Amino acid sequence: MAKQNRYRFCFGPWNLSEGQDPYGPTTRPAQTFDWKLDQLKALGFDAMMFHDDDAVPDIDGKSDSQIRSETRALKKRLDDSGVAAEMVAPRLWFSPMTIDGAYTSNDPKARKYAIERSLRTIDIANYLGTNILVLWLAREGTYLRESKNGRRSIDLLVEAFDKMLAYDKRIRLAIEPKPNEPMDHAYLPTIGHALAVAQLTRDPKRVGCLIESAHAILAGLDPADEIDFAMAFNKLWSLHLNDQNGLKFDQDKPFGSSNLRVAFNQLRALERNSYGKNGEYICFDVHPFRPTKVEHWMAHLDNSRRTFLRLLEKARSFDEKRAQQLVADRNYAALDQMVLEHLMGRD
Ligand code: GLO
Ligand code: MG
Repeated sequence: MAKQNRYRFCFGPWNLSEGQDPYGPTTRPAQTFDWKLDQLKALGFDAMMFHDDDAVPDIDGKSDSQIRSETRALKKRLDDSGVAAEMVAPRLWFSPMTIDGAYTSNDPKARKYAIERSLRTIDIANYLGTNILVLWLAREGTYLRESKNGRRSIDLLVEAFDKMLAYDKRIRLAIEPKPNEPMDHAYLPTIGHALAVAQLTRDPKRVGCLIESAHAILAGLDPADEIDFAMAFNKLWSLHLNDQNGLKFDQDKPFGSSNLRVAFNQLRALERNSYGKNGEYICFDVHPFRPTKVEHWMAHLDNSRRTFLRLLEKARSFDEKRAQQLVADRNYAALDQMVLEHLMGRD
């Protein structure tokens, strides 16, 4: 029998969010990074994801040597806790410099800032012992299409990626596509776009992707198909599992919360492609519901992992032979019911 995957789990400090939304303030008090690290350990997760300024707060005001010493101190704290750093991502969407975009801004000073900050983020990744740089291209798109030139934007993205690839020969770029929010339309909305643009860079082998379930759903796609597609290229280097109820604002719900069958199919895709065999993690990019009380603050992460593990059992115990017989007989009604009953626990 083929060796079964053992999955490893992670989340980021921002996943212990405080409940603010565009219409109201926080509903839970801010916590320190140490508190978050303790919670991660107590839950038995294996790694943490980082934005550059999660690792080095107020990074823009700091020198290279300050960044080095703060990151080294953080690395020691992580090592002492037995927690790995899964990736680092430049948080390019907060700064006053990137109001009109980062790598694709119309302002050359903003573009320069975005690239320099990304190179510093690569330094942080090296200090923390990861070679994955996640690029969620939050503001690389438009509110109105006439404000930017789409062809030029693709050229600018490739130019920025090339600078990162040239800066460090080991770094790998994992592009996290999302079709909209905060922008009306993003330039790299799907995994197909991310992997196509990878081919235009100076080193396509080091440009891959990260799939977030909710982002695929927002693009009207099935996250399981996105997983199969990326893994056909061996380019799925990280994963943000969560859920999303239809085409509306980004919800970051617990994994499986709205679309259990879609989640089950993501497990099947991960299993058939042996996701994790090169050390990749399962990350939950989920947020607590706004009304969540402080004492239930970690539940969305614990629950996402519980659902993942239950669905893993379901994926492994699915009667593939019977399913294949139904496929051969083109009896999709029976196949459909078989899946539902399997998920409901009738067999
Ligand atoms: C937002 C994204 C965001 C990124 C994170 C890592 O929609 O999913 O949470 O994953 O900032 O770059
Ligand atoms: Mg994400």
